Amino acid sequence: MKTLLIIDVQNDFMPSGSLPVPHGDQIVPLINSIQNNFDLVLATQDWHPKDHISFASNHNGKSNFEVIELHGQLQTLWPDHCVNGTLGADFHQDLNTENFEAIFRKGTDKTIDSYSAFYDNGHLKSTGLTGYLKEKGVTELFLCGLAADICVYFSIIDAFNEGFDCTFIEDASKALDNDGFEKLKKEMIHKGIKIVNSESLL
Ligand code: VGL
Ligand code: ZN
Repeated sequence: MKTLLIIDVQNDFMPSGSLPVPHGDQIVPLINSIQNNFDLVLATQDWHPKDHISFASNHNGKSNFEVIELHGQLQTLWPDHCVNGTLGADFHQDLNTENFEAIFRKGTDKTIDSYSAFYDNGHLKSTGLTGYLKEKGVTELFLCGLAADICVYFSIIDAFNEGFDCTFIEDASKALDNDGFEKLKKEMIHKGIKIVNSESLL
């Protein structure tokens, strides 16, 4: 069961959104072009309450992109983004969502952030995605989306650790910080995660 997991292709992560990922909109046609080549297509949405702990606006005197300590871990404070039910949380309007069998929402608990599609950042609560994939008989997982260095990266590491055969689709993903992402890519390769371009999946 060859499965595509599309991470957070949402308006707030687009160049005109509140937490823009450079060239984030360029991945939309690529993701649309490969969907038919998968047996199962799944997606995630970052889906925060307004009072989410990851928003700088919910911390007095703190600025966007400042890093604080939270539950013994470092937490970057973000601009308000992907607030549940808002236009910013919607998928990009050109993303083909017809084939999505299921959508997993994350970051819904206001007290903790959740970069990965599988677990919150404390690895305490699961989204149920591992169980869903195992019940469906998924072994081969292909990941793409936004942002490559945050939610896609943490999702792929968790997927790998859960025992899935993982492939990162590089040109169907864009990073917030490209220099930082080069190091993460090396880590992925070292672990045994495969990296391909969308063309090879057509
Ligand atoms: C993301 C920062 C905050 C992402 C989500 O989807 O990569 N990044 N929330
Ligand atoms: Zn978020």
